Amino acid sequence: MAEKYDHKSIEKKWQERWEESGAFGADDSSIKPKQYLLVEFPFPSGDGLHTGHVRSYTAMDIVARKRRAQGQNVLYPIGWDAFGLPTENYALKTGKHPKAVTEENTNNFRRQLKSLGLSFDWSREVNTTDPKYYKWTQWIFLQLFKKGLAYKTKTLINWCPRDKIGLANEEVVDGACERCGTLVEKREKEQWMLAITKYAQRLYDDLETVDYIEAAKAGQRNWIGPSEGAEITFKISRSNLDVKVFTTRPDTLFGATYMVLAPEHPLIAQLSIENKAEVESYVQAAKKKSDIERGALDKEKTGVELQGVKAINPANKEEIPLYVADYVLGGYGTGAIMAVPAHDERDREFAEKYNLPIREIELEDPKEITKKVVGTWVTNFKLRDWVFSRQRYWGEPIPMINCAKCGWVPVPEDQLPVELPQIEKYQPTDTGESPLATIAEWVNTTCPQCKGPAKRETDVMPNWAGSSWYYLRYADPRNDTAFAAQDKLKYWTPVDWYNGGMEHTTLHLLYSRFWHKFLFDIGMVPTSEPYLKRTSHGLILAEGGEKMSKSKGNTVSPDELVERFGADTLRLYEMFIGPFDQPVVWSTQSMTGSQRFLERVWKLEPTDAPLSPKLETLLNQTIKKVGEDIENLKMNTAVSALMILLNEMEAGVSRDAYKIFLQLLAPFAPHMANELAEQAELDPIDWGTWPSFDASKLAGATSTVVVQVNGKVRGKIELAVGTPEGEALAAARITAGKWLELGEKKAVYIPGKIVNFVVRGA
Ligand code: ANZ
Ligand code: ZN
Repeated sequence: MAEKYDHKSIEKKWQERWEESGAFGADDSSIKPKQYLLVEFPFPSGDGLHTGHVRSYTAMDIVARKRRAQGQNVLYPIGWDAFGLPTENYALKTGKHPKAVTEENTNNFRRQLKSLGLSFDWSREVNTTDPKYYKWTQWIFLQLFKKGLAYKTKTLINWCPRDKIGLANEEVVDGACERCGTLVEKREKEQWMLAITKYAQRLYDDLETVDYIEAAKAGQRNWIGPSEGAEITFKISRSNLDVKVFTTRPDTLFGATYMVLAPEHPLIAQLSIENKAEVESYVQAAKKKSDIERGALDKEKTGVELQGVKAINPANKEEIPLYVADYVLGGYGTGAIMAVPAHDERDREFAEKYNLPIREIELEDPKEITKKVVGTWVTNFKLRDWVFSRQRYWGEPIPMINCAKCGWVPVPEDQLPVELPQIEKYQPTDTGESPLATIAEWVNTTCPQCKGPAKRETDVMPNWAGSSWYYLRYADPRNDTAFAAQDKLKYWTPVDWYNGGMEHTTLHLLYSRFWHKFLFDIGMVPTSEPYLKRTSHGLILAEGGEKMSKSKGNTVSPDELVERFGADTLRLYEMFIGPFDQPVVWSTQSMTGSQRFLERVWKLEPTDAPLSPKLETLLNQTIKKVGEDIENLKMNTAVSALMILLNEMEAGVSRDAYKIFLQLLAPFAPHMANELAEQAELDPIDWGTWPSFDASKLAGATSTVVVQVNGKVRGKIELAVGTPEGEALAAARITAGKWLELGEKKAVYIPGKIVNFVVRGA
């Protein structure tokens, strides 16, 4: 055995071997049970891989390696989510073409991922900017269009004045652009929309059928936001017009003392309003504000009365005034409310400011009152349709043609992909038009229907398009007659386990569920949900506890760490750093702990000594614990279990036990484990069997734990080694019995030795 562990040469050796043998290629027709494991494919930014990628990808790599060792046919793919603004902005800054930038960045990412020894099936790499890929993104768009789920409409959109781009609601955080933090304005634009709201109920209900971490389910439920209420019609006095309101409190109808229309409400244009100019200028001002700003509870309410107009409360036939006020949103419910200042906080504030009556009332029976005034029960959703066009260059062209005679005509499917033309100038424009609009020879085309002159759509898709279906492409990545063959989809999908960031809960995760359900409805995928299980990793914070960011200069580079410590140490450290689902603070200094552990493993030598009963028990316990911990992503405690086992084994270890240790270590530190197995002339371990434990040998190791109350010994209990604190305390409480009657204040547990309770008053 080489004296010192040389991570550079050994890691290189194994990575080359895996690469040459295509070791991690998934088999499309194996009789082994399939297992589809997925991580979010990275956006290949110029900054390269960050520690967060390493955390997520390593954890799922561990699961993948364990599953292979258990005899499963594992698909663990990777690719590039490569369209999007950062590349375009970087290209603009440097004068390079986005395509060239993307290629450079993906090459760098690929090299970095390979240097970590991640067991991806590299033969299935996909890239959303590859025309062979986005042909199918465009194809799916056309299917949505044909089913009426893609439509173009003039709408008020969130506009980022800095990025010069329209944003989806999901991309606006606290009224500001998610990317650059600039305050978002409202602009009226013709936009392609996807009718995700048609799927709101199913997206909500079907969360019951999947195994997602609770926070992801809750996040989606909130975002979809169903709200049950009544729609009630109010007549406008001395006219044949009326206006419908949405209310969750029809029982307060008698207390409705005025009405409010959203500034966007179409009725405003139809009414004979005496102060039209005043109303008009209020409406214009409101258009500039974001919904979040308008809806904020702590914001002072403003509005203008529509003079000369009254509405009639259908419950008591009373004439009540009408206002336009921007705290009522055009895009929610019916865009109009009945205001009940006695019961609604915002209405009360408004009523106090404008001296409107606040009437205390007896509540009605909501069922009854809705019936009486001929209202209907409806469910409204907070979810909005998805703004699907972007006025930029680096995205999938929307495959639509506008003809003066025929209107919007889809590009015939046999003409896909509509390729993004190579252009020199792709600066965004202030007019809000895509840079593609400036290329006459691309824009001007013939109408597929009437063959007359027509123009191409020049907007491109948002960067959420390609990621909405990429996991399907991995099943059959080189197919050019379908996005994936049905038999391959049947074999591989749904994804068994998907790990990714919490920040994608209401974006990518929701969008892809929507596309998947649509594809299911048109018979193109075999299941109605894409992912059976979803987990999330916590953030890695910089050494000071702040968020890592390039601008703060507090990021760490995986390249340097791999160079200095090796991939196995980095992998192990990121797993050991803390509970997988929690935020953790980085410490390069602490990496030496993982490094030392691996150095000790390197020096461990098997002997012919028989297994001691104590070691045998610990070995069985560790097999059980590491296996279970991996399944629960409790990677940190799995690593500690390996550390405890190593301590015992350093006193002497048989070849069989040594082999098991390497098998357990292999998913975490695959290079070293494989190297040691080879040197010890053991079977290769990645594709061997995962060790199983002997249940009868688990309980053997117990220790006697003394139970004390206020420092006095009150009994003893026998506990299995490794009993969790909660269980140990529960057992000790039974033994301490009446001595705890005065009230337990505190409990201290020293594992394997003592439980001491502190009680009151003694
Ligand atoms: C009368 C009332 C009395 C209301 C009361 C509430 C409390 P959620 O739960 O969010 O669905 N509303 C309806 N449409 C609105 C819009 N476009 N913009 C702003 N507010 C709107 O809230 C529904 C309630 O929010 C509705 O019920 C309506 O006010 C208001 F004591 O009607 B309510
Ligand atoms: Zn035409």
